[in-house]
Amino acid sequence: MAVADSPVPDLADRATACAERLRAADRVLLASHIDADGLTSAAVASTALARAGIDHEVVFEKQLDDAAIEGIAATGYETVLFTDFGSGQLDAIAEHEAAGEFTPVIADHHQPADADTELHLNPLLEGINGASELSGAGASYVLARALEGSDGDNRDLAALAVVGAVGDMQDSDGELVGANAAIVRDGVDAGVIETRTDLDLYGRQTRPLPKLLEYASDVTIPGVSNDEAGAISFLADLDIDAKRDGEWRRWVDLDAAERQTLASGLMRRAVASGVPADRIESLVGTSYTLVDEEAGTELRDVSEFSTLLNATARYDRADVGLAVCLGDRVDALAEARRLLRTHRRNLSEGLQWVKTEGVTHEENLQWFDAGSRIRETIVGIIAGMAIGSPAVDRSKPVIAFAEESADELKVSSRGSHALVRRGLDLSAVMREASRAVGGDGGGHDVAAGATIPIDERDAFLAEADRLVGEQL
Ligand SMILES: [Mn+2]
Repeated sequence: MAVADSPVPDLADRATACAERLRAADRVLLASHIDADGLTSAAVASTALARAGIDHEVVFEKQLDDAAIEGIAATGYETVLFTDFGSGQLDAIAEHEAAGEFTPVIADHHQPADADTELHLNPLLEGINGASELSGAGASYVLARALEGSDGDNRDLAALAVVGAVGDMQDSDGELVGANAAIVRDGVDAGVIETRTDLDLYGRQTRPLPKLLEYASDVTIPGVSNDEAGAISFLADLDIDAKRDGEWRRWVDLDAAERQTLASGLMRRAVASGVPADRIESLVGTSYTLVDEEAGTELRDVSEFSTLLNATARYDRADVGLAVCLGDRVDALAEARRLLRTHRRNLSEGLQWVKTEGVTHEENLQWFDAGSRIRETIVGIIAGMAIGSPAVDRSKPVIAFAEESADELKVSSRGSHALVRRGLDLSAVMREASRAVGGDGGGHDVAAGATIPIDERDAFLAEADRLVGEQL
């Protein structure tokens, strides 16, 4: 395949080498991460392998630790394709490779560990940003394009690659950029994706308008956000019919003029309420619509699609998420929707628990320990909801604990954009405080996490409190 044909030319040689090895294999074990990006990575890779006639099996891992890699080696597969993880565990993987147990092929976007392997497709190896320009699903897509055969060029798989990128929040500045933008262009050319400059609210396909306005944005608009009655009266004041046949309409039900009316009304309200200009700007972004999916369903909007996948992943049902990605629109989709409803109920019950129990205040932060009452896979989301609610003090970050296992505690921390502007960097706090007590952590300035030994909570808190105090 000519280098110029690759959607990401800098990665073309690596993709070609990986594709050649996969084509030469009798059968392949495909191992992927359990989250929206990992699920879409697996779906992209599995579809491309199937189309190329390569026999394979798919397995998922929450974490690719030594035990998981041992288990993969024990399957006896001679070729193992890792997607959305593998780079960070390259040191352990390379040992199995050196022992002749299997040949790894890696399509990932995480920071590589200090070891080498030949078949390694990772944007960071070519100076492309793995946090904002290419996801695991994007790397898998670049590989899929190199695997293309006589029956098609796999460009239709760009749809899933974009779901993965958005699932990893690579569109956080309102649109996809860099290598991701090249994948979007492929999807548009292939007729599977439509892009539009749109109001950047979550739930454009499925949420009734008042709910869309009440919950959808991380931009807080006084009298509308987190205010059901306010959102309804805001709609009533606009010159559009917010209801039809007695039912609330959704964003997707509005015509272009009605959308314009609603968007301008919201901007005017934001300006009048003193929302800062940079926050108002982030009310607008690029929407990615999957045109082959039914309008008004979660799958039509990449952001809602990725949430649905995350709901399956958080409850260990990667099989369901993968089946949805591979096209099951009956049983798997129904089960995914059930998991999403359960997820939302767990979130609201979790937030209610935090509100009832309250938080404990330290000098520079506030915290709660949910023990086993809140699943460790959702405690971070609940901490984020708590910091947007009147239950907590907005002038301090929130740290949440939940049991991860009998000897490990999961830590999640959330701040606000206002605190980040004043110097808060929770990524550094989580990393340094967890390492001080024999754990590990990291993440982003506004949201980060860690895992620590279960009896080190108080020592961790003291160190985190000190670190936040230095930052603010
Ligand atoms: Mn990823």
